[in-house]
Amino acid sequence: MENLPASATKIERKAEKMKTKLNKLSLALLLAAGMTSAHATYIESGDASNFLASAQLATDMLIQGTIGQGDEGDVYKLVFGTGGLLTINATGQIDTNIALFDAGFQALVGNDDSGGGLDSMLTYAISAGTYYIGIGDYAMYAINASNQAWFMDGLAPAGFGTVSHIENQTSIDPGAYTLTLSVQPRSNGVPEPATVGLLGLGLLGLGMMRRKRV
Ligand SMILES: [Ca+2]
Ligand SMILES: [Ca+2]
Ligand SMILES: [Ca+2]
Repeated sequence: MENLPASATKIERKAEKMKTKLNKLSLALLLAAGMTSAHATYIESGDASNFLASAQLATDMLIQGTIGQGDEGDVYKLVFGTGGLLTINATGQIDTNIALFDAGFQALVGNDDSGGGLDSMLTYAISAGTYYIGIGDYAMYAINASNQAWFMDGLAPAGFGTVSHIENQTSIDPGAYTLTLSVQPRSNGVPEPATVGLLGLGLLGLGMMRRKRV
């Protein structure tokens, strides 16, 4: 190596720099992959409000919470980066009853029981942006501005209007619950989920590299 001309040393140094960059990048990718597979969970902070306007912002696709004594329901605000087919699965010790609302507080769809049990499941095509998810112990109702009640099951009636809150109109049996969300990009010309994931990881890796270098 000591016989190499000065220019070669420069190239070597450049190569060394690039290797370091690549190492940093692969470390960033590994970290990103690790974070993704760790399934970060959002845990209900205290008792989430049952009013949409004061919903708790959930920052992960897995949400864990509790319906306590006299808990009329919990509403979470979600901000989705991409649109697609949203699936919400609700499981837990309670007789889960869920509903989805849009950014303008319009009721979209709900579900009480799915698959022969007491757990809830619903799917709905969403765009990127803000949505609200309400959950409680059966029987859950969404209440609109005119104080009309919609039982959170099936498609919401057209023209139901702005929902202020959700509430339980029978008896509340307390218990823990888990909400599992996923968004499947639509397949007509849209990249496969794996591709989107890898691209996302790459961008995240670059973002992390950039931050590291500052
Ligand atoms: Ca709660
Ligand atoms: Ca609550
Ligand atoms: Ca149920």
